[in-house]
Amino acid sequence: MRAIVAGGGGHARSVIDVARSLGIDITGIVDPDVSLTYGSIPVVGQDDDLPMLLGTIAEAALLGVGYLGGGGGPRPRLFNDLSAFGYELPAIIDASAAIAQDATIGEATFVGKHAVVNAASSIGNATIINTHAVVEHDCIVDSFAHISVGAILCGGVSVGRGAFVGAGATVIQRVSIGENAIVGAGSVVLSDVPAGAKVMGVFHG
Ligand code: JB2
Repeated sequence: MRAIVAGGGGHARSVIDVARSLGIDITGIVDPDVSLTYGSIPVVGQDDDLPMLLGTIAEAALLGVGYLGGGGGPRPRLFNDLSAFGYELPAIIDASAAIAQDATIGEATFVGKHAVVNAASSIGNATIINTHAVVEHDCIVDSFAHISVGAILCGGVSVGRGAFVGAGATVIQRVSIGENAIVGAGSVVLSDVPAGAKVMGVFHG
């Protein structure tokens, strides 16, 4: 499968590494920064060029943009556009990740090295379950959410669309994180976080 990557910064390096390990041929990067260089992978244009690139150099597209603020940054727009143009949007899951047999993972989602998605959990489209993150049993992680490096969601947690859980944060069982909420790195979340809220440290409502 030939794939183009949208966004050529730090997160793209992680995505490209896993994609290549899965045998995906990375044929180009699109990025608003046209002066970008990316080793042996050519920067072939900007987002406006994506319709023209489909079928020419790639059939699939990967989301290389990681965290650029709450609400999923440009990821929702990119996902919707790429889908409308007709690109395949495979989930990119590292071979070292542990995914339960009955877990479900949506399109264009990235699951990094040594991440865990445990039994009966459901992960939406274009989410990031980053390196060493743990999503325990019966969790729901909605589309465009981002579970950062080493964060832990205990059993039965729900994370709303576009929400961000920072590196190393721990969310105890059955807590709900609202849409577009931000949980700071290293936080301990003991009670529900409202939609759009930003919490850090020990949060108990
Ligand atoms: O709308 C866009 C767009 N907006 C920014 N379309 C496309 N195609 N690309 C876009 N970009 C590009 O994404 C920027 O021009 C830049 O090249 C790249 C973002 O790179 P950066 O390294 O700043 O962030 P990142 O999102 O790759 O990585 C962040 O998130 C990761 C999850 C960092 O915080 C990493 O440390 C973190 N691991």
